[in-house]
Amino acid sequence: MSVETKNIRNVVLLGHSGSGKTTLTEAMLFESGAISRMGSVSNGNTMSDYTAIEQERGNSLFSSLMRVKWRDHKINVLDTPGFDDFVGEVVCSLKVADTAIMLLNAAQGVEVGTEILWDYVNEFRTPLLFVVSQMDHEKANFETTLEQAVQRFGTKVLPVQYPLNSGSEFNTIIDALRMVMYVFGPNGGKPEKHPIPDSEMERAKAMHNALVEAAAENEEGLMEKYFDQGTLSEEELTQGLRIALAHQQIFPVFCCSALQDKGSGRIMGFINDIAPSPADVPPYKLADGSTKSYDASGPTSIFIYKTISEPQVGLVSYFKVYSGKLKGSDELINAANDTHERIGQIFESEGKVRNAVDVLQAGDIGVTLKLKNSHTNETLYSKGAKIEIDPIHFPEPRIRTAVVPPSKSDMEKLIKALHQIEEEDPTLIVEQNATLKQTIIHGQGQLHLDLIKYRIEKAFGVQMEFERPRIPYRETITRVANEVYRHKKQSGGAGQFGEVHMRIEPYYEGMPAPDGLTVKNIEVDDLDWGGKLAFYWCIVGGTIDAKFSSAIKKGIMQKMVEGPLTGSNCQDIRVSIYDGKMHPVDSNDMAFMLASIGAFRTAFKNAGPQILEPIYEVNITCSDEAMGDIMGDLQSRRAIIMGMDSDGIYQKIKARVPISEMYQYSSTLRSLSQGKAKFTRKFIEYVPVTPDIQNKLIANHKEEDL
Ligand SMILES: Nc1nc2c(ncn2[C@@H]2O[C@H](COP(=O)(O)OP(=O)(O)O)[C@@H](O)[C@H]2O)c(=O)[nH]1
Ligand SMILES: [Mg+2]
Repeated sequence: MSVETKNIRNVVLLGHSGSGKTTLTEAMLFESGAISRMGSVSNGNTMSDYTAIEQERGNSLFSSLMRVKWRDHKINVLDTPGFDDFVGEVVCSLKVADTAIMLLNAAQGVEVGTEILWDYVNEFRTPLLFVVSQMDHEKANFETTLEQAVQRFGTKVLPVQYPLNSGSEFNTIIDALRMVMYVFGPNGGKPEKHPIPDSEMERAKAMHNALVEAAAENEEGLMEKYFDQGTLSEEELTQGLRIALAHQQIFPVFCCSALQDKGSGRIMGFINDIAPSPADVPPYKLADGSTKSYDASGPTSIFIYKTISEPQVGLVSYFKVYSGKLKGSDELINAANDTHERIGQIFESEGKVRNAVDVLQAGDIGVTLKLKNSHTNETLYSKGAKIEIDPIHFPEPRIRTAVVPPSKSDMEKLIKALHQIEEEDPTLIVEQNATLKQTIIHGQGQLHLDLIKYRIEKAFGVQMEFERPRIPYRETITRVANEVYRHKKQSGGAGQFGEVHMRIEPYYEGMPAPDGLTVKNIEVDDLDWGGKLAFYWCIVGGTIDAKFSSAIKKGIMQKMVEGPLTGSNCQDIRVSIYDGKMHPVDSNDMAFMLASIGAFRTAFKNAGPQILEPIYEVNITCSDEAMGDIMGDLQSRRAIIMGMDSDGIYQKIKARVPISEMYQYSSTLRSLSQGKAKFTRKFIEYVPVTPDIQNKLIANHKEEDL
């Protein structure tokens, strides 16, 4: 169906893993009549967890898109995985959603996952409502959960509902927006409506007034009316709440038991009546920093937020229409690579089922197949009206591992398969590191890497094993050293002769000219791996012909790539060639290159060589109870604690940790905290290792070389 922008709702479900997102999605689909009975996560027959591996594991691993019809509206529901490892799936869904539903497990309250997701919601400024879920759970506690949410997320968190009972008896909800009491039968579904009992009237009225005030506050006209009349009409209230919600001025709170389908219909009703359509949300950002509103009348543009490849189908691209109307067979241009892309058939998605449609209007979300040159995070636009949507900024990788096929001959196949998954999954980075002589993959956590292994083996038929990744150390020097090296070989026919006098010094920006030397030429190169090589040609009187300078530099570069201590990349070194000798017959490029290598190697060892190691900033969010163990563990990893902060009900730790100590940290953290901790990390800088570590690294390298 072609639905107008104002009648579209794009809703993403967020929450810690196990909070009940997939079950609520199922209940919402059931309530809308899209399915005739609810599947369950335990039976592996829900609409959104439809892949084999999700059913096998009983968890969502991918985001899924389900189109729901609700009265005259179309609601696109995006279910997301709760595990932090699949945050990429969350981020791309958040990008295209106009409202988020954050589930708070009534038996758990605000969880670490909630914290992390809240930060993303704020980054996207997505309108958000809370649903306190699993009210039928024996440990369900609405009041505590609500209190934690207010404490953590502020006073804009306003309850719309509260339950009158919980646990196995749960069947009654007071709704302070509609001012009615819902009583559910044992099978849930449509509740009976009752007047609010006198005993609850005071609380319900206070809640109602808080909602009316929040609605009035953001619109001057409404505020005046509210002051004049002391109340608002239903229409004014709806309008005011929609604006307040759209601008994150209010975070309404609902409650439900999705499993028993109690309360899910009301949440759908609220989304239908009050959640903003794409036409109601603040303008979206373009890549050039400007903004634009959803408009179905202009030229067409779509943004691909997710790509997967399906067996027998090939590439499946999920997109949102940002402007105009998209028709199957439209020809668009890809803003990233300027290629033309003919769109084939377009579809709405109901989990694994796709229904063909003729047109999708601005603000709608759909699917198309077999795009040729277009990937996740790219914009396609109609000719003559170039626009580029601000791309999704995916989180930095958090763990790394080396991978190998059990049989060497499969290496090429493995790398090809990895690159194919990398194209679909922007949170996977595949690095073929020549210096480390390893293929290293970077991802979001052990589960993420395990899933990649599973897909490689299942879909590509290549086996893959994990191996400890080597550390990209660097080598540099700390003081000046001079070296004279003569390469000379006389074996029968033509000989080889070259002599190089070399000075090496630690390089830094703006350093003075080399003491006592006459500089003839300077080349400063940025090295691929960071840092610099400065090459100074200081030959006077033609002791070495200038034509040999490039061979000499080549020799140095060879040792810069494979450093003299451990074979690691070298950085920040100034080399001055200040004298030498030539032979009229035997001098050639090869001889000077070898002389240069010899001089550099020895000079390096005399110049206070220093191994540097990469340091990362690690940010951990964890529960109070896990704090002690996590700190203790960090200490054993040579971490330096930079700060500790209590943010609401969770603790935050900031530390500097050498990457060599971070191997398999995601699994360690999970077990130290029983899953109640999350972390992010980012590269900060290279710092010198201590002498004992340096000696150990050099000894290890010698051993490997033998
Ligand atoms: N008692 C109860 N259990 C629920 C409810 N919703 C979900 N669950 C259970 O909680 C577990 C996780 O649910 P799921 O929907 O997969 O959570 P998700 O990870 O957020 O998608 C499953 O075993 C569900 O059966 C609920 O409303 N009540
Ligand atoms: Mg799920």
